[in-house]
This record gives sequence, C-alpha cells and structure tokens, in this order.
Amino acid sequence: MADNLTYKILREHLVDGELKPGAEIGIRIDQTLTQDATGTMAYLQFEAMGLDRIKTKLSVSYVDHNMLQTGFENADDHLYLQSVASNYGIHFSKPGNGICHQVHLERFSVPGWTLLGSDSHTPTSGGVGMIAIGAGGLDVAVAMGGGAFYLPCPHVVGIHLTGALLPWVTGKDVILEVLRQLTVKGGVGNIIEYHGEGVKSLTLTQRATITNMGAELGATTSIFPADENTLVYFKAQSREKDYKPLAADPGATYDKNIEIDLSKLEPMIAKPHSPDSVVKVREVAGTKAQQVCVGSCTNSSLYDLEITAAIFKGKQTHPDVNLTVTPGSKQVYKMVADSGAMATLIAAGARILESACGPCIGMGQAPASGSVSVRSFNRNFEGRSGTKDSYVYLASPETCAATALTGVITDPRDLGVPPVVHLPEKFYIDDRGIIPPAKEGERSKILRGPNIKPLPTRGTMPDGLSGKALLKLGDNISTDHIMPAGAKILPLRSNVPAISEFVFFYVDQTFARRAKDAGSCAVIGGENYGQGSSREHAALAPMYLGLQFVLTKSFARIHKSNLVNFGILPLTFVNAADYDRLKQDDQLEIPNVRASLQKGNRVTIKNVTQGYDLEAQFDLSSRQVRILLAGGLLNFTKAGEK
Ligand code: MIC
Ligand code: SF4
Repeated sequence: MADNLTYKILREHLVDGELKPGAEIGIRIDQTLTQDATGTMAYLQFEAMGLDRIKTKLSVSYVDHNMLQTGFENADDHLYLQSVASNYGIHFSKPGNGICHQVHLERFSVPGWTLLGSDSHTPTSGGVGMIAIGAGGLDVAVAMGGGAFYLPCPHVVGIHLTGALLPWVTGKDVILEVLRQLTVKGGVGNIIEYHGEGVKSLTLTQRATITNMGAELGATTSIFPADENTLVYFKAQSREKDYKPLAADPGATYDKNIEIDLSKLEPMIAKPHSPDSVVKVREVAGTKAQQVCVGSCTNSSLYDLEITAAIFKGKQTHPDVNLTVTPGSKQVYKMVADSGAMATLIAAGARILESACGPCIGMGQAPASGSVSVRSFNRNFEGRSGTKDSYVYLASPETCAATALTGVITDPRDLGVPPVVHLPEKFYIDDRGIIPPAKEGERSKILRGPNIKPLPTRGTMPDGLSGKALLKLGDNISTDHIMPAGAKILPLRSNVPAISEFVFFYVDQTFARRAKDAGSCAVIGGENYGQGSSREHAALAPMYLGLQFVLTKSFARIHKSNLVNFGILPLTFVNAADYDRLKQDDQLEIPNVRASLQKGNRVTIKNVTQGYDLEAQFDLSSRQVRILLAGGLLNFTKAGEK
C-alpha cells in the first residue's frame, strides 16, 4: 500500500483506532514541548496525575512568552517550571535561550517522530518531517504520562510544489498564498503535506516558516519530506545522527490536491485583522507604516535576520518607523552578533529585543493608536498587538525590511538585486541554556510562588444543563478574543481566578461580572469558533466562570478539544436559521443531557425566554463523551480511564 508521508508516520505511531479519515485515533507521542504561558497549568495537571516521571523519549519546558517580569509573577512561574522539570525528568530551556519552536527545531526535532506541544505553532518542526501537533496543556500532560494523544484521523491535503522561488520571494509568501487559497478554516481536520519537485528548492527554515504558519489554516499540522536540505540543516546543528531521509511512498495519493508553481509567486501580505486577508504586497504598497517588527517563531531564523541586516547595510530606518528585531534563539543571537549583522541593525536604528515572543503576543511594543505595524509574525487578530485600533499586516522579513527603509509598505523587489546571504556550514552550538533533569529518584523541592494558584476543577456533568446565553458572537472568534494575552493579562496564567476576570474582556468588559451573577452560562458563536492559539485558559477560565456549553456554526480543532477537556459541551446548530433566531441573554436549558450524550448525536435545547425548542448536534467520539460526563479529562484520567 502506497502511503503518503503523513500516514506512514501515523501508522508507525498508531495505538488505538484505524487510519480512516474522521474516525478517532490514538497515537504514541515521542516528544512533548511546553512553553511557560501554558506550561504552569500543564505541569500542575501532570502533578495531579500522581506519576513519578515522564514516559516520553524527551520532554522540554521552554520559557519564552512571559518574559517581561513587570512583577513577581513571571519569575515565580519560571522557578516553578524549572523545579518541576528537574523532578519529573523534563529538560528546561531557560529564559533567554529562545522561542520554543525555533529552539526545538534547532536542537531536538527528529524526522519521523511525533511531537505534541502546548502551543499551536508546534507544527514548526513539521519542517524536518515530524508529525508535530499543537494541543491543550492537559493533552500534553497526559502524553508526558505515556498516554496516547487522541485526534480525529485527518484527511491529508497534498500541496504539490513545482518550480523555484524568484528573488525576493520567500517561504512566508508561500504560506500566505496557501492561506489566501484555503482561508483560516480551510485546514480544519486536515494535515497539509508538501511534496513534489519544488520542495527541493526550499531551505529547511523556509519549510519551517511554512509549517509554522500552517497553524493559521486551522490544520492539525503540516509536514515536509526530509531530504538533502534537511541534512544540511542537521549537519549545521551537528546532529547528523538524528537525520533520516523520509518521503511519501511512490504513487501515494492525497484526499485533496493543490498545485503551487513556486516560480509564479510574488511577495504577499496579510491585511488586518486576519492571517487569510492576503493580497499581493503591490496592492497595498504605499501604505504608511509606523512600526515594523522582524521576529516571532515564524521568521526569526539566522537567515531571516541576516537578510534583514543585509538589506540595511549602510542604510537607516525611515525617520517615522520604529523597527524591532528579535533573534529566535540564543544560537541565532550569538551568530548575528558574531557575523556583524547585529551591528548593522543597531547602526540602522533597530531596537534589538531579547529572544522571546515579545510583541507577537503583545508583551511590549504595542503600536500607536490607529497606526500601521508590519510584522514578520503569524497572527494579526484585532487587539493582539496590545493596541485595539492598530492595523497589523503580516509579511516576510524582506518585505518588513523594505518597509522599514522607505516608511511605507514596499514590495522588496523595488530594492533591486537582492543581497546574497551566506550561512556558515556549522552553526554555533551551546546547549548550556537547556538544563537537564535530575537523575531518576533524586528529588528537590518544587517551588510555588504566590502567583501559582491551585487548578480549578469541575464535578461530573449533571443530568441537565442550563445557562443564560451571555454573548452572541460572529464568525472566526479567536482565542485572543476569548482569553486575551498581552502584558497585563498573560502574567496571570497560573492564577485562574484572577485571569478569569478578563474573559472576553475586549469583546465585552461586563462578561466576567455577568457570568458570575448568572452562576451558569452559555455562549453562541459563528463559524470557526476558537481559532488561533492552543491556550486552554480559553476553556479553563470560562469553565471557572460557569460556562456550561458553547453553541456555534463550527469549531476550531484545538479549542473544541480544550472545551471537552474542561467539561464544557461543544454544540453546533442543526439548522443554521436557529443562529439568527437566538438572542443574547436568552435563558437556555438542555434537560436530560447525560442521557442524550450517551444515545445519539443530538440534544434538544429549550429556549425558555422565547418559548421554543431547537436542535443542536455534537460531533464527539465516545471517548470524548465519557470525558464530558466525567467533568473533564483530568477527572477521567485520574479515574484510570483511557
Ligand atoms: C500564540 O501565538 O497565540 C501563543 C501565545 O503562542 C499561544 C499559546 C498561548 O496562548 O499561551 C499558541 O499559539 O498556542
Ligand atoms: Fe510566541 Fe508568537 Fe510564536 Fe506564539 S506565535 S509561540 S506568541 S512567537
């Protein structure tokens, strides 16, 4: 049987179910990663499982998000993470060592293995041929304990690449083109596999940019074959031993096929406020920009910074533009310092930031009111930058640099012949920022500062649910809308009672108060509800506020499973017209919900306020139903269920 690469790896890791698109499967997880903003909860959950040590081949805990340390909270979390890692067999990547995805790609990625990460951009490592999936922290905790990761068996979309990119056209432009074609919900339920002659022409870091931002498609993950270019990268990292060539079997087929001729692409840009609002840079060229940011896990590799510096050689940023540059890892930072690229950037007037997520998640560098910020990042949801009325565009580092030079959005092809960047064959390797765990059996104190509050839990699901529909929302609500991040709110990730005050804060500041007054509540949404990040706080904090069920037109993958993991019922409309009829503040009831969940795939919702019944459906595996009945995945796992 000719398998595509995705199915080859899934088949090797399959522990439950059958590889039939749509059916639930369980896969063995080789590696996990967490970052600090999702990690504290993941490790509190891991601790609650009562195991001695992780059972994965490797688990790494990174610190890269909560790095501002404007109070004690972040530092407390870092100490907790380091101490818990040491005790349970987990490697700890210190603050300053880099953004989790960049560091993982450099130092730990392995072709053919599986990686589960509590961050939606975990697919970055798909660039080397891993099945690397983003999930909620609780799923990652279960995987660290040796449990399988359950997911609907994906359809595989084959993107057949031909040709080679023209000068000034980049991996970022490829994924922006894919987003233009497929949209932010086009990848739901799919793994995107790149194949064909054109693959050869893409460097490893270009591939990683493409798989990273595949998260914005809502895809389960994205993957490239492992080939000569992968080997070049592994050699540079002195990790040849981890390399093995991998590709789809000859004659393998895909559930859907897309053709992209790389030589036909040109520089692309995503307009505010969605990563799929993609147009050619040319179409918005001339728009005045006030800020330009190069960095984030999408585009902060050595090449990205070297090319940015090369564009600025002997030149200055435009007087009206603030340019920030973030090296993705300590490796990149040290190498741009040694090569002189950093000196060029400093001379050009760039603000060099520490190696962290920073402005990508609104941790500093919020743009001015009403201004335009052009970023090499992957998300531009409204308000995510920290300034609600800013206009964030997403483009390649090359387009960013051209824009910072001229002060207006600029197609980099207008700069003439591109500078040539030579990367060294061997990269700087220094893993001292990654602290190995204590030996098995050696225990030390786990440090819990006052910011770390116990994890709230939910009891088993009652016989009936009821709640006021506190919000009626439109399409594509992101987890940044549900549980915003940014400098004020992100440090509260370890304190659910405190962070819950900010649920839907920028949508409706009265939400948390109204939820508490109501005691139990529901939310109504449109298509692709919960797109974006893997943050389980977008389920956990609403659960704490009494959210019982969410009724939408459709859900994004990770958020839907986070809702289930925390005992919140995800429902979709049977008749689209019911969405229009429902009103905010309607009192809704689902009598006999336990019985309905165990029977079919529908529930009847009573609209008590308007006096009518409507049908809703649930697309859940029998395992997910059992999780919901148990009141969430933690209760389910503690009870020894699988
Ligand atoms: C993001 O890019 O939105 C984040 C912040 O990295 C999130 C994780 C989080 O909210 O902690 C993600 O992508 O999953
Ligand atoms: Fe960090 Fe931004 Fe990447 Fe999320 S998308 S991991 S916030 S750099």
